[in-house]
Amino acid sequence: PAGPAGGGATVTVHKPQAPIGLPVTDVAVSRSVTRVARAVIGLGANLDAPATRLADAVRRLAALDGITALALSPMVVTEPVGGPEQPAYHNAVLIVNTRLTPRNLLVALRDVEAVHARTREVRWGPRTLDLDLICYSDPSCGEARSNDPELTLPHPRAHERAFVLVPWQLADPYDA
Ligand code: PH2
Ligand code: MG
Ligand code: MG
Repeated sequence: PAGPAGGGATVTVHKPQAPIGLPVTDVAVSRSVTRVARAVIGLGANLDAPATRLADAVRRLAALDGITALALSPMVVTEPVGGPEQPAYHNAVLIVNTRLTPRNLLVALRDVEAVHARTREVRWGPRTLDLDLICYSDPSCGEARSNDPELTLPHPRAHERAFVLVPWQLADPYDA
């Protein structure tokens, strides 16, 4: 049967002979089940009003169909790690529930980066907005693991980056 947008299934049970004492031709009960995954998104920016950009990115992501924001860290100002000499970063972590697949979530992150005219000339160079999928898990499959260079899960460097771990911890110390 057709399910809710973004995945899942809807099951309808028809009971045309239900003894409800009224002249009905059918009685039905429907239930929808949707698989909701949990994802952790790292946000970073260090060009042209970075704090405003992070706030805008959070607002855009939370407004998307298939994404529900659960917790947002405070914004932290951090020294750049790697790359050329560049301005300090603003970083934050957003924890969401999502019906999007990791791939579709990545597309959504790229779309929001594009709104902020994100370019990729220099690896670890300065940027208007960086949205990284840190990890993704769903109740039945557990923690998503992928070696795809475009979408490595969990994020290969997050565990050694204070600019991810500190805001993540501040977002939700019980969940993180
Ligand atoms: N992102 C990088 C490289 N270095 N340093 C800080 N402080 N914050 C970042 O978000 C960051 C970085 C590559 O994505
Ligand atoms: Mg990054
Ligand atoms: Mg990135």
